[in-house]
Amino acid sequence: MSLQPIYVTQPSLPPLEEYIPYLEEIWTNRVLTNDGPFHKRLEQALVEHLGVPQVSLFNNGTIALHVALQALCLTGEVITTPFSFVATTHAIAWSGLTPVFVDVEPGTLNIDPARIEAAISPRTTAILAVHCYGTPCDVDAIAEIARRHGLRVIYDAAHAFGVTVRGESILRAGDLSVLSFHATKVFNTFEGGAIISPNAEMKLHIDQMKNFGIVNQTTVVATGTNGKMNEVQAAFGLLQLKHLGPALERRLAIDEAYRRALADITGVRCLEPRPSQVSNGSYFPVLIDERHPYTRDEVFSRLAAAGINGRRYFYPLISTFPMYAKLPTADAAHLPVATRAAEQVLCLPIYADLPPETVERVAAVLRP
Ligand code: T4K
Repeated sequence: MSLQPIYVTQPSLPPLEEYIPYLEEIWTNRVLTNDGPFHKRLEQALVEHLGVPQVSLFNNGTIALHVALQALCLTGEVITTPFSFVATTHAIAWSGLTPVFVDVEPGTLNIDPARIEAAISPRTTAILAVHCYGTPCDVDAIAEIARRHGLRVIYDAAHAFGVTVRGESILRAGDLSVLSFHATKVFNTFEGGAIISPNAEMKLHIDQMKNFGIVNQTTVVATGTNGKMNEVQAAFGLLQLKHLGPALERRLAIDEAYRRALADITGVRCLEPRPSQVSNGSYFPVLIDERHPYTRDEVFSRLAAAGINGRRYFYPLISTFPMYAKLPTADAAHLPVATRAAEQVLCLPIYADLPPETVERVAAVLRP
């Protein structure tokens, strides 16, 4: 019997018939985009669901990152992590800014606050940190550094939908946080994203920026772009949100099952959440070190041979890509922790509809 291939992630989709009333309403309204009724409803629903002050929806997380960087009028250099999806650094470069790479902490694989100050120059204006795999950055330490040096802080929170620490949304940290609602994310609108901002004034500015900088029919105040989420995306997001609770529970059950199944395997390390963190089960990364009889790439291939498609997120490091490799801070010797993590990391399949027996199939391949 041939088994269905297993992917690193799969979107959870509500039953097809539940989409129909949403589409009927759009057909009746004939409002397809530009801050329509579903767009307004989803923004309000997310404010409540996430416990954040303001939400601005976007057509994807990448454009939301671009707008976040531009909304804060940054110049010069932006300190960031090389251990992320390439969109993080691309957003800095697309804004005409220079990325400055800082190494990550071994525990969380997030930017290491202890190394940030050494990277600050007179040209530095901001820190763009990533809550990698949904594990929160050390936001207190980063806030303190930013305060001392007058820097802005943006969090790429693409993986951190719904994550809280001590009962508070991690999306409230920093000046702005950016979410992705891509199909591969915990909460998806097929493609989509959002910026979380602290007040109505900043939200208004961001909303203008994502709508060409338009204020009204005769007034344009900023060099904006088209970052608008359309009504189908927003309606599908509202439907997703209704089903999110059980989907999250199933993800977290898989997370727990992996931890139990992998606990006794020498050379395989699971990343730990922060104390008082409520996770979202968005990814399940493991690090495979020298004590394991197989290299990470051998484990990756053995899993693939068993029909299980893990992913080496985030290998290669962003700093090794040709457009960044010549930057002074891209040298591997400057980024030893990230370089080692990129060689060891493997993200295992995790999603709401993952057949539960997959966990044991994966563990069997990892168990020497
Ligand atoms: N910042 C960070 C830290 C990010 O991780 C991302 C995106 C962004 C910013 C940018 O946000 P967006 O602009 O994307 O909103 C995927 C996603 O395309 C990307 O959104 C995501 N991060 C990144 C980590 O992963 P790929 O190239 O690995 O995706 P792909 O197509 O290989 O999909 C992975 C697996 O998911 C497939 O093997 C099967 C499954 N899948 C995928 C899609 C698209 C499905 O089952 N259905 C689907 O529709 O980049």
